[in-house]
Amino acid sequence: MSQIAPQCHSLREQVNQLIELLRQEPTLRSQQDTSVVETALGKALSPRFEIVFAGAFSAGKSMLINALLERELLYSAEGHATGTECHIEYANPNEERVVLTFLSEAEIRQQALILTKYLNIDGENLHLNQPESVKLLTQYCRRLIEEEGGENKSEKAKQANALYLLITGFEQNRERIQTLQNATYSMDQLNFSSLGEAAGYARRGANSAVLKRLDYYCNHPLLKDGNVLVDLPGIDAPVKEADFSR
Ligand SMILES: Nc1nc2c(ncn2[C@@H]2O[C@H](COP(=O)(O)OP(=O)(O)OP(=O)(O)O)[C@@H](O)[C@H]2O)c(=O)[nH]1
Ligand SMILES: [Mg+2]
Repeated sequence: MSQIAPQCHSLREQVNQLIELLRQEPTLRSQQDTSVVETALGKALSPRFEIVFAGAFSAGKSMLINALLERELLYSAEGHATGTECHIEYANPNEERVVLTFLSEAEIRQQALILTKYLNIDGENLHLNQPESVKLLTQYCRRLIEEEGGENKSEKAKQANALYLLITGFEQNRERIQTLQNATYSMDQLNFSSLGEAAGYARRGANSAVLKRLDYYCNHPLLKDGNVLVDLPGIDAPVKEADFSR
């Protein structure tokens, strides 16, 4: 964390006192939006600088981040390698960890409907919680991929594979996914003993399909003082939208 000048140690307390006084005075309260001051204070005391790596798939984004951090943290390979947006920020030595955020069931359903529409499948009959319906759909996707000659052979095969991974990922992670909320888990909650183990789980296609975001906390001097590296899937990848709302 960055060093705060000695005269600023009580800044949060002092600003909060002023905001409280402002709130007590009705004529001033309506004129000032204190949330702007609160946000600015947060930035001043604990600045975060997000460095976003965006670009076409296979451009080398993940590999560049690995090179900067001097470790094989992110999955880098030919084809669509990154399936989930990853945020990497500083951790003290021995405090390295990963937090995994899953898509909600509603978001998974929404994506599945888009893919079924593309594949001309009747999405109304898609019941993610009915094993028979899921089995039929996965079989159909596998058949489609086979007919196309492989999962990367055509746009249709890619979409069928994306749907296959999405519903398989939902089935395999059922107990971790919430209906409307984005569930988050620390790596210990999911019984991963290292960053590498959690990263290995997240990179598997079916898991990656139902993950919304990964937050890595790593020990590297480059990440000090609030520098956050953000690795995004290639802009033309068949995956969920990036979420910058947090
Ligand atoms: N020769 C060479 N190969 C590179 C370079 N950067 C990346 N590659 C290779 O290009 C492939 C894709 O690299 P990634 O780091 O996975 O690319 P990305 O931009 O993260 O790709 P997506 O996550 O799929 O969007 C890998 O096989 C890398 O080995 C480079 O500077 N030189
Ligand atoms: Mg990548």
